[in-house]
Amino acid sequence: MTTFFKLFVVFIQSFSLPIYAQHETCTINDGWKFLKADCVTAPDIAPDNGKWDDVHLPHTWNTDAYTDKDYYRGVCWYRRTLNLPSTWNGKQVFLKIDAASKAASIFINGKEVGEHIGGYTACTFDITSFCSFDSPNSLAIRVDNARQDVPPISADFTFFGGIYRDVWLTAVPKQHFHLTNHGSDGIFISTPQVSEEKGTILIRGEIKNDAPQKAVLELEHILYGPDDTVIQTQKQSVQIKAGELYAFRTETAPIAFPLLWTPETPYLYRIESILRDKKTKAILDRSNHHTGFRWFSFDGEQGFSLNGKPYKLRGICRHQDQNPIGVALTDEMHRRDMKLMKEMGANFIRISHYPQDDALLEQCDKLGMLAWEEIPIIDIVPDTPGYAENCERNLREMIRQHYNHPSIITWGYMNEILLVTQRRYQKEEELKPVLERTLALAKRLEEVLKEEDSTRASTMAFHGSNSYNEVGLGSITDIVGWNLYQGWYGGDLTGFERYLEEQHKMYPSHPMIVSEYGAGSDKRLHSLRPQAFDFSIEYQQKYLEHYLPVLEGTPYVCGGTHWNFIDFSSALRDESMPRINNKGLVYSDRTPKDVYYYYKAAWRKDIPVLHIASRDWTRRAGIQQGETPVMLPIKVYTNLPEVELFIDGKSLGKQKVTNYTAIFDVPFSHKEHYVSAKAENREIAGSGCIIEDGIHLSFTPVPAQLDGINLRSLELAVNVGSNCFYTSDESQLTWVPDQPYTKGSWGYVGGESKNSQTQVENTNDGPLFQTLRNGIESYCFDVPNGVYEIEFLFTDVFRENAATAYQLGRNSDVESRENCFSIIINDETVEEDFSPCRESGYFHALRKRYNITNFRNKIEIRFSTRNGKSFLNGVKLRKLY
Ligand code: L9D
Ligand code: CA
Repeated sequence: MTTFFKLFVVFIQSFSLPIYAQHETCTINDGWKFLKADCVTAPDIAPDNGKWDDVHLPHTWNTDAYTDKDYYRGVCWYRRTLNLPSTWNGKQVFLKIDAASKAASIFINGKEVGEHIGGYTACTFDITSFCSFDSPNSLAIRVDNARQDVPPISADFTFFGGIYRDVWLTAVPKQHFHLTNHGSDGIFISTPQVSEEKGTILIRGEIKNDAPQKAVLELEHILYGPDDTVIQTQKQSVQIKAGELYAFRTETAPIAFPLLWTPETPYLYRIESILRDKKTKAILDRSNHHTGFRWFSFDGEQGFSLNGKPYKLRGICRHQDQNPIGVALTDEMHRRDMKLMKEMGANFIRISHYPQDDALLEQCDKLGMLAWEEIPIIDIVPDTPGYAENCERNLREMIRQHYNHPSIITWGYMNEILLVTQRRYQKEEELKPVLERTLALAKRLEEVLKEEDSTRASTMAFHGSNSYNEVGLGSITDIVGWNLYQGWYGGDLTGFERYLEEQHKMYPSHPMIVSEYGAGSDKRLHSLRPQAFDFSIEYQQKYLEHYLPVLEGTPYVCGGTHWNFIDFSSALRDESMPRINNKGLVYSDRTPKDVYYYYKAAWRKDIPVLHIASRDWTRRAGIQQGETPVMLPIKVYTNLPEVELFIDGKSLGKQKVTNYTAIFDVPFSHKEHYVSAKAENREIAGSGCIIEDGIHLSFTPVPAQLDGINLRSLELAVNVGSNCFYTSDESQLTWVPDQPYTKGSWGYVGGESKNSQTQVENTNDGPLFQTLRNGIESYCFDVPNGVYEIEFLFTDVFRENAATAYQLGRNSDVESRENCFSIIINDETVEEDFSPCRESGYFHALRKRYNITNFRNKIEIRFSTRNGKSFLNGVKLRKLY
């Protein structure tokens, strides 16, 4: 038996379906061959095993996007044998691909079945006439992720290619529910009447008769309540001519006091639709759907309301990838993400920037998560022929495929569409036609959206510029989404609320969502003085601690969706983690960051939350004056009113909690510490219940005054040009933030600090090399005489590159220049006319180590410029003798 047939038999047995009756469906994710190249003979000739790889679905060919900016975009092939059971002979057979990015052409036994354009929506083909039921069939699929006529064409994420969701085979009797309606299952459910007192359900759909003679059928809908008891049944007779489609439309009788669907109470009703042969009563097809009773509104003054009550949308945006597997996620992984978001207390998801897996939508309904789903028209509308048609088709597909999910409240179709538009076309006359086609496409899609679904709101997401209103985009959709990054890409944190106020004043009737806001973070970087764009874990905390209270406290803002739930793949990005956009609330592997618990503390009212931040910072260091312990702040996130903190079991007292945060000053000494927090939970789970959290931390003091004794075992490593501690994943060494030199201590003299966000080659410690002191005059250590090892870190970043592409509104301050300087240590020239870029190349890490004998009770390193400017990215000092 072939694998397929075995699987098929298992499938049949496990569901004990009568062989000849009704709808049979199963995945065909296994046994595929894959070729990472185009191949004209692929539909006709069996794959050459030397060249084709064995793969199974979900699959992407773009795991290279984690290392290469220029990841593979082009044509690839998938091929598989299909052995169809002979019992399917006489049935209608369909192939469904849940997603193939960006476009797929399907061939069976060498003949082209059809093409699907769009990488994020499903497609279904009737393959009956192409198939043999008594000999093996070849199925070949050509997938292309380079197409410029298919959205997205420009965006801050990787356009992973491949068949990265499930592929299904379905066999049905000749009379069946219509399966080739834009990848949907042909049945559409809505709730035309819905209130606390009563609700009705409208069931629409089509039946297809693929037989050469007319059919007399019976269509039955059975409505089940949330407890699975039958509430109503409806039957009707149907007559369909050969080859025709029959459209049905049935509204149920009113259901009194329906249990309303909300994220807190996700009550689902079920509609089972059964198609029978009128005479024999044999079941031909059967289809199940969930629906929920809920109504909602968006208002410019009142914000969002659900079932008649004001309701704050507490949301996150979600990309669909995971390092190192790209977008080839299993359904379980999608469900895991939904659980994590729900666990955090979110009630809303922006499924960004494209339609996602059915597994995710199913969970939105079942776990209770309102949803915004959108198609990926991003940055600019190109004039490529066919682009607008493809957008329209993808929009219709998304809506029809996910129409039945009660969780969905809004559909979107454009994101920051003026961003690249304005950057690329600055002259009035060049910009005009682009704006015209952008507006025309928006209007066209708005019409299509409402024609497809008048029950949901429409939306677009803008970046923080009023030009969207000025050009007329602001008044097209029902809701306006703002992607705001004040205090990240530019401006300061309070610019956020000012922007919202201004918009509200100018357009008081526009319902508004903050569709994005977020800050990058890297667990190797920590700071006691966090700054915008330093990628420290602490700046992300600070940024979100500012944004969230504004969102919660501004009634006219419907809510917000944090950007992004995960650290996601964006091959073009060069930041602290090249190829990754690290604004996640969880890491790529879904381990929560501290801020996840901040949201959880703010949003969960039903369980106690207590979390000591910064969890990742387990090897701490700090500058020590003399022998006194080093005082460092420790932050606790909690939804309880008061917290007590302990170090090694000793209480540091209690603190009142504000903004779900309490900060303690904690004395650290040179050892392993155990820091714990306790809070009494009277509010949530009855009185007297104590909640605890604890973390182990090691602490290494860095002496402010260096003497012979404390130097003996010290590796003084300084992250020059940075306000951040940097801990290397490889050596575990912590590099401390830089400081200006003061007599008796150590530090830099002259220059200014610079944070260049570019990829640094030759090292895995990129962030350490990205920051530097530009124009540095000298570096001094007031240390006793002896023999020392000194190491310098350099990376010349003074050349233009493409790194700034997605740094919204951040000015690129790149100077291109030649840098050449001499290095003199205590009057001895160790480098004459030294040029780091000549030695290792621009953007390459370079480390240089010297042994020197100190006779002066001071090490002074002077930089004397020959060309350009002197600079230093890091310095390390060890006393040898
Ligand atoms: C946006 C921001 C995001 C980007 C999003 C985009 C970011 N530029 O990833 O795709 O919509 O992290 O910078 O607003
Ligand atoms: Ca540095």
